Amino acid sequence: MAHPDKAFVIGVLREIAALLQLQGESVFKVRAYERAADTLDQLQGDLGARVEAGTLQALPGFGEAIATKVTELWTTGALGYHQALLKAFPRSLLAVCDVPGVGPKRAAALYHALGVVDRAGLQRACEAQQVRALPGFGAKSEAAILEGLASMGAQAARTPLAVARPVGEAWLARVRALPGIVRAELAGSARRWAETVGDLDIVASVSDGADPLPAMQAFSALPGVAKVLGSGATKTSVILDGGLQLDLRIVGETDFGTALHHFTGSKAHHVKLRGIAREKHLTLSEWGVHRIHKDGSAGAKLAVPDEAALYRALHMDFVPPELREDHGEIEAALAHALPRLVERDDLLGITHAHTTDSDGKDSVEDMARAAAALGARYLTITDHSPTASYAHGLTADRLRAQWDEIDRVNDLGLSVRLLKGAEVDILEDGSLDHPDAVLAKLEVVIGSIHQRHKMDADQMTARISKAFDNPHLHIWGHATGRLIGQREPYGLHMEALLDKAAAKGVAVEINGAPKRLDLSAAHARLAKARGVALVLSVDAHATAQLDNLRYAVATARRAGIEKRDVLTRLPAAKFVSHLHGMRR
Ligand code: DGT
Ligand code: CA
Ligand code: CA
Ligand code: ZN
Repeated sequence: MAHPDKAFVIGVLREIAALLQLQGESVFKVRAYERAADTLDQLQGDLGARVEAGTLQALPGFGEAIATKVTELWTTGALGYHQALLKAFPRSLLAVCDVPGVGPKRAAALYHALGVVDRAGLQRACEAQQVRALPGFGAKSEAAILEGLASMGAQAARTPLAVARPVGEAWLARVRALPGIVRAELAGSARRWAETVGDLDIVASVSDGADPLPAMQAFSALPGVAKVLGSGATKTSVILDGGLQLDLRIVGETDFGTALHHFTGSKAHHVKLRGIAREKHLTLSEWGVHRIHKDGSAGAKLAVPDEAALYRALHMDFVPPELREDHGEIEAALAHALPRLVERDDLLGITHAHTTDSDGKDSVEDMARAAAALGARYLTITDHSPTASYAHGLTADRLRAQWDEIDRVNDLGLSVRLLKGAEVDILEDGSLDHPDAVLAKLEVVIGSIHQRHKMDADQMTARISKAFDNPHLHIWGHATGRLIGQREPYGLHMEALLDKAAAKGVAVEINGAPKRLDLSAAHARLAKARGVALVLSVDAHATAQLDNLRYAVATARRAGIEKRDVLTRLPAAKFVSHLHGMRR
């Protein structure tokens, strides 16, 4: 069992304090947890030793109740009391508490009165002037909250793709089941796999001439719709339980292709596309593609059964939704030079998996079986290295024991082969957290930064660059360390490091953990331009997270990455020999 580190314990104590405030508990109770967190913050020496010696109660602010809770958290990695509190409120509400002008009391009021569960919902409620009407709020506090949201940056009111996309997919299935619906697809930023989503969009069709109203009404009445913002013949906008907005458009079958294209966006892609259409005496709109008369009025409507036909009418190749951002894809489509984007089925292997040996939730064998079920031919087991003590990083001895287990699982006759690897910490001085003699025995070595990231960009670049000099390093892991909506990327000189990765034959991962997406699509483009080899990895800490591959693939596609750019297209033996053989 992995023991949590001190920072994690402190984080849980502070979260409990905030959750108690949301519940309206007394300040004394709240303070007790805050004080205990402060004490641990200043504690010199090993928390674990203190827990094991049973001397927590000697610390200032530690009564029996808190000492018991910290002991439970330390020994089991979780705290029942904390989890019970989290059941009462969604965790995203804690981020609402942090908005200047809000705080826990008001967050609780917004939650109960308006169903606000996250910053995006708060933003919408303010913009709809619903907040000013609440007791204890007014137009002034509404304006102050909007200002507070703005001060937290543009990302604050957007929902990470990993949260929004599954919600969108679930609602897509419900929309397809509505009366009279012929086809339906996700549209908007969720269909483009953008990193964050403002709202969800779904475009659906009914038979030509059929009335979309019954479907619209059935949609608004579905359980899970918290509030109907607006409803018309062809468009309904609702707020879902959980706070996301969903816009549903329903058109006749004939218009489905052009409507889907229109509402997929992006706006930038469309603006440029409309310019191209005009040169060809056509207009584009959500209502279809029309010829333009000499006097400028719209003429005959072209038959455009699907998106491919729309691009054909403009003499362009079909542009996949992931590329529709006006990042050069329009010029490429006109020149018939679009990349042939990598697809999930192109990949034989999955990289970057953790197990219960470090901080994963599932065993080596369970991870293997799950990877086999996903159709992977190989999976790299890359648990943490010793310095990552919070994650129960493996010593060389424990790593050797893991190899025996991997051998055993590889002899079970599963359709997947496990590769022996490690996610080794790049230490502060740029050295790697296993001796070379150990690294030399591994098939796959990922080097990542997990600690000491508050360095300036020059130092960080030098640190990582030094790690690239170690010939046993194969893959640079989650390059910038960002956590979307939570932690900014480290300062580093990305282009210089990608130059060096290309020169030294270090591959770079596109980490598909939804909070990371690291490399980002923008960075992956820079990597491709330099011929850096890529792997699409999952950073899975549980079997279900092996499916993070879909986010890695989407990020790669947004960057124009092709099959040949990705090393995990290769069979296992070739993958390993290539990783080793390209090091310089
Ligand atoms: P989001 O929701 O902020 O993550 O981003 P989108 O791209 O989903 O934007 P959204 O939901 O406002 O609209 C969906 C698509 O509909 C958008 O990508 C393009 C199209 N669209 C919506 N409003 C307009 C508009 O005023 N002009 C143009 N050209 N397209 C629009
Ligand atoms: Ca949208
Ligand atoms: Ca929308
Ligand atoms: Zn990592």
